[in-house]
Amino acid sequence: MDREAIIAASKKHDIVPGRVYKYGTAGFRMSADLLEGVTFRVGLLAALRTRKLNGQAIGVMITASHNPAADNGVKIVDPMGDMLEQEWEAYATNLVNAPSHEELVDYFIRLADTLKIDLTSSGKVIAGRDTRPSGITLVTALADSLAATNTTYTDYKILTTPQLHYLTRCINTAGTPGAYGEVSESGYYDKLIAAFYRSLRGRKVSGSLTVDCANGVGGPKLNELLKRHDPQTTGLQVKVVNDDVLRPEILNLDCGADFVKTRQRAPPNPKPAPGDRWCSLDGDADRLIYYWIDPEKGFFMLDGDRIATLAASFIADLSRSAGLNGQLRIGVIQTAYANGASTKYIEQHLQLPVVCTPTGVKHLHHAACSFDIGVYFEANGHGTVLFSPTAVQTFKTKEPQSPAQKDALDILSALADLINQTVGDAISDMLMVEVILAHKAWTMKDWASTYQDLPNRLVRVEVGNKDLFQTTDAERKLSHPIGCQDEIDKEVKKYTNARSFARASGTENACRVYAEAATRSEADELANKVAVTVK
Ligand code: 16G
Ligand code: ZN
Repeated sequence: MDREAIIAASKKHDIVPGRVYKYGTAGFRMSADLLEGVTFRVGLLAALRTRKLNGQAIGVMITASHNPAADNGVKIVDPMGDMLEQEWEAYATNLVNAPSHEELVDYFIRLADTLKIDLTSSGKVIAGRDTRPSGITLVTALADSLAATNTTYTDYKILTTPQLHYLTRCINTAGTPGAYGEVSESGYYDKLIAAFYRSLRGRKVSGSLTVDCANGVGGPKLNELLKRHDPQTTGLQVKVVNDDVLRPEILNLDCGADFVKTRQRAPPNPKPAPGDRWCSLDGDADRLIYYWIDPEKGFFMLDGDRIATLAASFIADLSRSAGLNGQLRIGVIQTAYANGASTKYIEQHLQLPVVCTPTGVKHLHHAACSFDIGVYFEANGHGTVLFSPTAVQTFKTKEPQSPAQKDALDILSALADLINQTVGDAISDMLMVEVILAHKAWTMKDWASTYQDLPNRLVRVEVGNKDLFQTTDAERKLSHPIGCQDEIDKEVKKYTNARSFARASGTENACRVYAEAATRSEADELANKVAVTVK
């Protein structure tokens, strides 16, 4: 590798000095103006990562998801479509913060040496970006860094985040028994639509679904998918709204999954009518929130917890019907933000184990891998269902003892194709929800009445130094500052069915306080008291 070539390329894409950059839960994410040099350096890390993994393709996704339009971000996808291995996050941080071009290359070479990476071997990187215009400059920086390191590079241009994860896995499994799918965007649509038809097994979806696409990449991509879908066959009528990607400034503006979840209301425009079934995607289409307007009670949200309970109950029923009782371990993974009522429903009503992990998809994904079928969702709507190779094999090879068993096995097998196995995927999850509602013949009201959420409140607290707040027990308790947790416990004890925790945000310079209790006013009061304790 040519040291001078890397330095020359780096000079074209310098970082903005005087800042500390950190590879966080969503990679590097900040104002797009600050990201050109960061993206160049992420390219260098990807060049090392692919070589460390014997030339397997590494993905680079450029997106800031639900953040405002002026932001952007960059993150690395590992060969099977999962998040970058944790140990490498620190290498990314070190590379990006190198104080000069020379020190950057020194660190790059030293890292290759320490990790025993042969820089003369070949490497491969693929990239995708959301609809933010700033993505174009960032992709150029990435391309230059891959050229300077002689790394083969394919730019898949505009994609949803889950599509980039899908493609990465497809490339690395092509021609093997675990081949994930055709290596193309249309391969993704064809796989989903075929699996959607198979999962329904002749049942029909009833009523129409309006999809708010946050004016992001999910809009055009969902429209592409729908070109291959016949509403006559499945019964599913989709209305796509907020799919304007020509005015970048309206991305995530008063719409999208994050808006709906945090504001606990429907987008103001267009306005859902009573009885309507709606869902919202976020800016890169990896989060999904459902809602409907109950003609009597108004807006009702079905968030990640509801999607998890729906999926877990359906899949557990299917595996019983398939005669797989006790053969496959099914579990649900949540974070501390999951509503206590959902956890209770899963453990007591569905009789399934629940594992709680720290916030961030990589933690949930990892925990889900320890089950044969691991259902993981964050309350914010990011999640998926992972099927182990044993589970998939069982669905295919088990001899059905009755037509009902065959039905269940075929549906399970189709679901494993329908549900994105690499990462939470709003479009795939949406089709899954539609399949389940069709099989259960459930209306939104049926789904909404499975359990009653505990009233809850989330408060953002500005603190001097958020790093002082350290947690244990999957973020449910503060270990530092010393004594802070005792104070929180004291407050919690004063309320019925209450729970509260505080943690440092991984994406913003602030702390977050969550509280839930038996009544709305108690939840609010508790959240405010804990916020005062933390401040
Ligand atoms: C990131 C995470 C998301 C998490 C959120 C929490 C990924 C891909 N994304 O967006 O899962 O819910 O951070 O943000 O892992 P916070 O730490 O600011 O509360
Ligand atoms: Zn997202």
